[in-house]
Amino acid sequence: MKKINCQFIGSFYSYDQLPRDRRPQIAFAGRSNVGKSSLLNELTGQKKLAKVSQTPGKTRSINFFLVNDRFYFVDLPGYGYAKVSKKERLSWGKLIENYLEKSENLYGLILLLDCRREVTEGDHQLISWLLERKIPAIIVITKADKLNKDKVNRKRHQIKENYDLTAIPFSVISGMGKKEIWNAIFDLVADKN
Ligand SMILES: Nc1nc2c(ncn2[C@@H]2O[C@H](COP(=O)(O)OP(=O)(O)O)[C@@H](O)[C@H]2O)c(=O)[nH]1
Ligand SMILES: [Mg+2]
Repeated sequence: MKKINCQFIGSFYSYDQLPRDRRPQIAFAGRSNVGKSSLLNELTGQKKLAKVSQTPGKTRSINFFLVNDRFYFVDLPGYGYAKVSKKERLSWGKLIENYLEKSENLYGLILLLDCRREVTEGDHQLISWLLERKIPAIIVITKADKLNKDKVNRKRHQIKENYDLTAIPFSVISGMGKKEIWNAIFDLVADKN
C-alpha cells in the first residue's frame, strides 16, 4: 500500500469554523471509548495522531486531518457518554447534526461499533440518519481481538441483516481489518472524482 501521510489540521468547535475547500471528507463516528482514536492512529501509522484515552468523553471538537494532501479524515466527537451534562451532550449532537446535514464534501462515514456491545440508540439513530440521506456508511467492528471469530461473524451478519451495510472487524492488537478499511476508504473517495 502507498505510504500514508497524515497531517493534523485543527480542532473545531462550531460548524462555521470548518475547512471549506473541495477535498473529499471521510468522517469517523462512534460512542466514546469505542476505539476511534486507536483506529485513526493505526490507519495512518502515526501512534500519537489522535490521543488514545482511558477516560472516555474527552473529545468535544471536530478534528480535521489531511491525508496525502487529497482528502480529509474528520474525527467527530464521541456520543453517548453518560457522565457529561445534558446540555453538553446536546451541543455535541447539534454540531454532529449540523456537520452531517450541511457538509457538501462528506463522501462517507465510518461508524465504529464495539464488538462486545449491543447497538445503542445513539448508534441506531446515526445509522438511520445516514441511510435516509444516502450517505455511504461503513461499519467497523472494533476490538475484534476480544471475541472469538464466530461471535464477531455473527455481529457482522446481524448488521448486514438489519441495515444492509458492510461491517469490517478490526483490531489494533492483531492489525486485522486495516487493509480492508483502507480499500473501502479509497473506494469512497474515488467514487465521485
Ligand atoms: N483490546 C483492544 N483494545 C482496544 C482496541 N482499540 C482500542 N482499545 C482500547 O480501548 C480504549 C479506548 O480507545 P480509544 O481509541 O481512546 O477510543 P475512543 O474514545 O473511541 O477514541 C483504550 O483503552 C484502548 O487501548 C482494540 O482493537 N483491542
Ligand atoms: Mg478518542
